Amino acid sequence: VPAVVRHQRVPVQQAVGGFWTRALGVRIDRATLQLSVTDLQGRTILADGPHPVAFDGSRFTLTKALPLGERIYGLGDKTGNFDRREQSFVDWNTDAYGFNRATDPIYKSIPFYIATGAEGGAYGLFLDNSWRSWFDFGHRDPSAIEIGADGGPIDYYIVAGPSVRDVVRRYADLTGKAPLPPLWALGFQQSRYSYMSADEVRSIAARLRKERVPADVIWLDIDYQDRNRPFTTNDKTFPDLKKLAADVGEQGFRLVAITDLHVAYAPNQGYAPFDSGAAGEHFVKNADGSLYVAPVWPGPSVFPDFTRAATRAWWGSLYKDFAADGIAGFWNDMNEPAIFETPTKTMPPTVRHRIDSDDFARRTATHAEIHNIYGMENSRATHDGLLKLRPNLRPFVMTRASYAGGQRYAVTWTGDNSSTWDHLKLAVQQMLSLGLSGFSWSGADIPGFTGGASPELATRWYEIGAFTPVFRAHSAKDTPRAEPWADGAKHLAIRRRFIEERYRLMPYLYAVAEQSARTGDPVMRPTFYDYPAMEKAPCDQSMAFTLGADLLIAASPKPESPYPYDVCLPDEGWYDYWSGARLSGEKVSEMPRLDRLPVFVRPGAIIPSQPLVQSTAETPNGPLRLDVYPGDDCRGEIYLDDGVSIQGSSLRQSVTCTATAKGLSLHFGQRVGSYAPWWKSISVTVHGARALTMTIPDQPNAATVEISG
Ligand code: NBV
Repeated sequence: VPAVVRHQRVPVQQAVGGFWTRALGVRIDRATLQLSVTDLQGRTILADGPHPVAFDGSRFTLTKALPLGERIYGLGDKTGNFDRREQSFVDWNTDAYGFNRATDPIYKSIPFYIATGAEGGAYGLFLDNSWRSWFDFGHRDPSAIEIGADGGPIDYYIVAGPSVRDVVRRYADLTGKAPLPPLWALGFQQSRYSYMSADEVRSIAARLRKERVPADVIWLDIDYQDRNRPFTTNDKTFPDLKKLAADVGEQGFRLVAITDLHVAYAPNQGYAPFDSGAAGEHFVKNADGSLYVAPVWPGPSVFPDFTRAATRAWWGSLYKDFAADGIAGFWNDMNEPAIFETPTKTMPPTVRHRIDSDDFARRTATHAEIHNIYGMENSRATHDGLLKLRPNLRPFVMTRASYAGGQRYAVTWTGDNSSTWDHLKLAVQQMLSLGLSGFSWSGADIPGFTGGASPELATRWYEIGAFTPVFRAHSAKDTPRAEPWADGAKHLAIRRRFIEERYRLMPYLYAVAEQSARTGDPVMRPTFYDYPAMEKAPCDQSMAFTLGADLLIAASPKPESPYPYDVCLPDEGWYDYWSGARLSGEKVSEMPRLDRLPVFVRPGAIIPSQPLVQSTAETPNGPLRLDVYPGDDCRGEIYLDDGVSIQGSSLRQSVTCTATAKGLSLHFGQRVGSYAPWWKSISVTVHGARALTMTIPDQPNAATVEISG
């Protein structure tokens, strides 16, 4: 996409036009509008079908060829199979409570897919159209990809590869990268619909500390509010939010509070969000100019027109009091938008938005056009508002609905999933797919929102969740409690061990996070992202993924089954993360055990980790740990900053290793940045037939340390 375009001069009357970029050749047949894209050698990457564009009123359909053997990924957190081939999908943001593998559409619209050819080579396609749209990957016609929308422009981008990683990075260049979240958001987060009082929040905080379950965040769901009205608090059950935030803050916790977008329709009741919103003309209207009022949690509600810059600024200003109270982050739910008591579950398509923003042509648009970007614009308003209120703090916002590019404003989660084994599988797939679609930061409710999990399912979900980007436990009202201790001591011990491992790995995870913010690489990746040959590995990899490039997590593809399963590794010589042992083959057989989740390490990885803490607010006490797994391309990264500031000092250092006759040399690069590390010394463990550990002084400068034995 950012390639320099060398226009090839073509006389207008010529039948075929086109141009070359540094990576691609593009040709368009002027008579049929057939488009083809080739690489520089002339091999076809993407070609149109014989009828490339068809119209039906304002609706259009594009047809592209779907070659044999091509696989398709992406479209965000869609259900169905991970490889989208032979399936079709609709983009129309929908409150999908109780969704399952066959439900489509669900909460988000990310009209971007990646195709990988049978001979290798990948491209991406992003349809930048916010209307109801659809993608059919060989479902109706096995040899065609059909792409369409109900209206709007035929405005699409073909993103060059040749690798999946190239495509994802270029797509992130185009739509924006997910910024580095605050460090505390990488910790374990405890939520419930709902913690009903400040006392209950305090007791959850106390219990987490008493049970020594490391955690950083406690979430406030809708019941902290007065009659479900956004930007209020129930003064009986939550009499002093500021004191609550300060008190749990002393114990190393932050609070994240929900603020849904539906503002209670409450004229003349002294409800400021309604009064100020109405005075500023901030709510959407019906075609006849009357206010659009519809039922959601607060009862009759009105809906901000987030397409207006002034409305976004007004919405952002509503966070002033909560920000002053010390609420650390915010949760934008129900922003598809969800509407109760209507079969479509959302606003009528005729509702009017009055677009007025310096980044878009000023005009009136119907909800049919705005629907799929409404949630993104809601999270944008929240994000920008927080940035204005706390200029140098990284905003933390979680949104349920979004659109391509929404990763710039908020992290996301997969909505109201269920406590079933199939949903655990689906959750892994949805997070992987979100990662390929720009959203590096996603989570799924652990251990499923509805239904209540068996203790075994919950424990397994905690284990896997510990290696996923947003690690948040959340469950619905009227389901059994799902906090880590809910199923007794045996399960608590296992869950705690995995949560602890997450905290030990924080230096690795934070370096991955920082790298992701710079490059657009997802945090959680399909194994073929860094190891392309894995796309065709002879194992069921539906529950395998990497965290960064160096750790490969391989849960059973049948997580409920007691039978052994095969794990395919990208190469020989990977290491078992838990024992440090080097493995010989490219395939290992795993016998499932509830207290084990197989994790493997790339030969050549240098993994930084830290002594156990109970939250990221606590300074680790002891040396930085570096686990060296000898192999080719031996390297690791250290990245550190204060964890919350946007601009501030940081510390960056790379470490590499080379094998020597006597053992191994560890090379520390010159440290960049002035942020003072918490460690004074480094404990190095070199894994191999016999692990060797030694403690060395901190290495701020370029230096080589010889390790023999
Ligand atoms: O705010 C309550 C819930 C929330 O817990 C959940 O995570 C959201 O996805 N919310 C939906 C409202 C409807 C719940 C049935």
